[in-house]
Amino acid sequence: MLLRENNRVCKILGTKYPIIQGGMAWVANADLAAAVSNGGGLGIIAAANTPPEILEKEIIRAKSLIHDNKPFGLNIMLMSPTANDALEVAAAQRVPVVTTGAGSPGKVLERLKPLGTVVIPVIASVAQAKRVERQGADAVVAEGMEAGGHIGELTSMVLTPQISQAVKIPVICAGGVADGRGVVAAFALGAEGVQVGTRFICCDECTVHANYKQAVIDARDRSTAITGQSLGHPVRCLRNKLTAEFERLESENAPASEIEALGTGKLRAAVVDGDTEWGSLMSGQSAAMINDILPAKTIIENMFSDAEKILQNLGDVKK
Ligand code: TUI
Repeated sequence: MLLRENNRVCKILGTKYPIIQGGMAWVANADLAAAVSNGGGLGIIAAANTPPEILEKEIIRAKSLIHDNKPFGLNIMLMSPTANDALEVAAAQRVPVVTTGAGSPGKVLERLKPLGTVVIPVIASVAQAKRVERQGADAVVAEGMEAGGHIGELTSMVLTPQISQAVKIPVICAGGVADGRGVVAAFALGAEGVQVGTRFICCDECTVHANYKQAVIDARDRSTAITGQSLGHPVRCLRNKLTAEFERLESENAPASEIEALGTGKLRAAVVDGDTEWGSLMSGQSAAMINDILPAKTIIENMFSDAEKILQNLGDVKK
């Protein structure tokens, strides 16, 4: 209970546990969001590049799957050409919480704060955290480069304490958090909540192809690679033929258009077709610590009960 007592993230979100699910493109649909929200966390639907009429249906489907009016959220990927459409869908559907990623969320805050939407930007530097606090963000997700997908430069270990010191709004730590140990570490660094992505790929309710889940389970400590650095948007994925080909093109200084083209359609290939050789298996470094597929609710409950046990043991050591 220690971790949940007077917790500002639980209060802001209206959740039992201070945990948000990552807004994983192609992965974070209504099924996953509902499982996490029903399990006591904040489930998130990823807008990614989804056309607005399909996104609207997915939000309505999530509402029907989530019990007792529990809260859920929408992640808007700001680099997407459909980001503005997603913003309007969030407003029209009165989505309770919106997280943003991969850009500056000024417009999202301007549009949604007057409606009472809780807006939580995902950021990767102290300057970004300070800026979004000034712009009216309710909390920030400090995302370290251990995370999967599009990442910044800094690790969670150094980013979280610096952001916690720099802003007054609650900080939610992301990147490398997959179990109770990560929760305790995040709180020790000044966070009041965690955002978890990769661990939820391996939950029963996640609808990604079984091959993708197995690739996460099989991953070891050095199984991820960062590609796209030369394009200015580094992306962390599990190593496979696709990442090797990215590395070859980038080392040969191939034209950006050729490197960009290699990535097209590859996340879908991994998630929908289960192509583990040429698909983009976006994943955080925590994949190495994930060994089973469990219900989302069990994942959340284990995470926080293990965290409480660790805290108790640390207290015993002190005495
Ligand atoms: O956005 C993410 N992770 C993502 S987005 C994504 S989809 C994608 N697919 C292919 C290529 C690129 C992306 C997969 N994973 N995480 C949140 C995050 N946001 N990490 C880093 C940032 C970030 C970066 C720059 C936030 C703000 C920012 O600049 C804001 C500014 O100051 O303009």
